[in-house]
Amino acid sequence: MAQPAANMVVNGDRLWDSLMEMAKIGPGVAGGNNRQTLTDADGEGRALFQKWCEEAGCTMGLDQMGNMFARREGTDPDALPVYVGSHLDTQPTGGKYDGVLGVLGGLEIIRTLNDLGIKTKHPIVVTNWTNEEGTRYAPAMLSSGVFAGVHTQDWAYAREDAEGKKFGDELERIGWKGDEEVGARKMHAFFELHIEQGPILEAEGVDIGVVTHGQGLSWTQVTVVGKDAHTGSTPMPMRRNAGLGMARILEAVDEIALSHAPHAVGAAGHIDVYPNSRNVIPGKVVFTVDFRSPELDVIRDMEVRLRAAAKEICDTLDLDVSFEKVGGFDPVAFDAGRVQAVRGAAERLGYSHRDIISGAGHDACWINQVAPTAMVMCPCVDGLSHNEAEEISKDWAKAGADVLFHAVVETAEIVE
Ligand code: HGY
Ligand code: MN
Ligand code: MN
Repeated sequence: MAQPAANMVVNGDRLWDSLMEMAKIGPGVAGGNNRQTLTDADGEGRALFQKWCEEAGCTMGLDQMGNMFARREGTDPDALPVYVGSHLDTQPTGGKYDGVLGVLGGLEIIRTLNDLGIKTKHPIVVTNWTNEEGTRYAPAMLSSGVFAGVHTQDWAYAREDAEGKKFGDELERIGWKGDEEVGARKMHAFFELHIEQGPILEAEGVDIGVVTHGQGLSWTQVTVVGKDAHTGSTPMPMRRNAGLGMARILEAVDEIALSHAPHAVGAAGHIDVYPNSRNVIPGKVVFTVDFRSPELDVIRDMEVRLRAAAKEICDTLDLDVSFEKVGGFDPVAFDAGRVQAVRGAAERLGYSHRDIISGAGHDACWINQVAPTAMVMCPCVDGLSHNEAEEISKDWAKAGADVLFHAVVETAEIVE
């Protein structure tokens, strides 16, 4: 296939300006973003993205999970489109680039093709996947999961946030529930540009991560039940302290993950304590243990050991414990052909690059089940993400978008 010439590059200033413009929507309290899925801020971000896409000559499709599809026509209307995108929703203390770089990097491809007057055989579709983060509505990558047939739409619609608001109702409320059947679209390929969210690329001084694999993820929600009681007048031997049980279980989580060093990781980011009063011994604690590893058997081992350790700890402390698997996916190997398109693009453009395994989950991990998929990564400062201080350089953003541009356009086939 004809490859784009090395001098075909994106407009880094325009991409950066769009990132900064989008970052004004759903601002955090420390310079990042709090644009959680299906909030009014999410709706505003969607509207801005749609406006920009239409200004770039795209037509916008919307499916029943609120997934957005901005289409630039190809010369062959019957050719399956090349999809490229990520997510606009953020963590509550999120950064300006997690997900957003991938969506606006896709839009920059359209804008650059328009500037250069280039036509492609295959249409190109820029995508915003609803609720990638899974913070307000577990699990992560919910809508790309429905698109890939991993979750049913009814199950997704019934997911509730901490206030009991259902996903389906909130999607309707913000006015972004489309008519399209989810997953009906067929793809020639899918590409996602994302910040690394880890320290490797920056530490090695490498511009581009060629993502060959994504590590697997397991979310187990643990409920520990004891008995609410007075923190002052209840003798220690009489206590059934669910908070103590959780603390010992989280120690065990750390030990289990470290036993599979250096790749496995484990922690709990979500913790609800009841009644969460300063002078009441917690009668119930609900928390989600997040285990990850590139190896499936390691993930399974950590899940089994978590349950055994938690049961033993809770027996000792006269507590009840129960478990619910609330999210997860197996380690992913991306499409070798599309991964090579990414690697070749970096080489053609003269960017330093290295193969890398994604530590974070991405929509690409599910879309890989229904289309040839690959990812491009750029460094981020100190490897920090899911923190309002998340930062990248304009050069890193441009390098990632240049490689994405070349990989997508090569796959979409330039029409001379
Ligand atoms: O959890 C993840 O890895 C992603 O950031 N949603
Ligand atoms: Mn992300
Ligand atoms: Mn994220």
